[in-house]
Amino acid sequence: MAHLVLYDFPRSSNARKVRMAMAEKGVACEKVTVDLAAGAQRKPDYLKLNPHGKVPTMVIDGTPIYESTAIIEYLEETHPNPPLMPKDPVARARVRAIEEVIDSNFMGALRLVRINTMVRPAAERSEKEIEEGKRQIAWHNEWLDRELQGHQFLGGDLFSVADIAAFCQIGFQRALGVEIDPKFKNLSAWWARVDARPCSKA
Ligand SMILES: N[C@@H](CCC(=O)N[C@@H](CS)C(=O)NCC(=O)O)C(=O)O
Repeated sequence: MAHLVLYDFPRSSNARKVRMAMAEKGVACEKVTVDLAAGAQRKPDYLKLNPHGKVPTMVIDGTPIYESTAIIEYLEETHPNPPLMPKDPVARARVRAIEEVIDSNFMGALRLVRINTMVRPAAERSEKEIEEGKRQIAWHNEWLDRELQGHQFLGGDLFSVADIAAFCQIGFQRALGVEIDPKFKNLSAWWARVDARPCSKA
């Protein structure tokens, strides 16, 4: 059994993806907190593990691996049960596509709102960018609502990495004060369904 050390931060939605996948699969690891609020991700010792200065990083038997998606793929290969990827190649491709859109486009919209409400000094904040970020968030919520039509989960009937990615980033959306519009009935029901899983507390 490999020795796993997760470099983590409780409020990080990307680290949460890895924590949820581990909880779902019942995989234990050592954890080290990287205090993002204090800038610990930019310390030379951490940059040796992850030159991008981000969490999560998983050190596997001494080898650091970064990017939440790559870490979860490693977990899927080494701990295949319960599976977080469907078996059918087309269904797998669909799950990967949803995770990719969530982690790139949707995250971009969330970051636009975050930098203009929390990060930039007040004088440099842009209401226009906040509005654009919120427009893109609403668009992606509507897209996910459509993807869920007639399905329990984003990958169909199997709880998958697409659900984990969407749940963690919609959690980030809600932490920014942007709730799921109740008119998105499929998405609201899905949120409650995933929230009821023990792994959501990871
Ligand atoms: N694509 C990366 C994104 C990692 C990422 O952006 N992590 C954020 C926290 S959610 C971070 O470490 N930010 C610290 C910084 O940028 O200084 C992944 O999926 O692991």
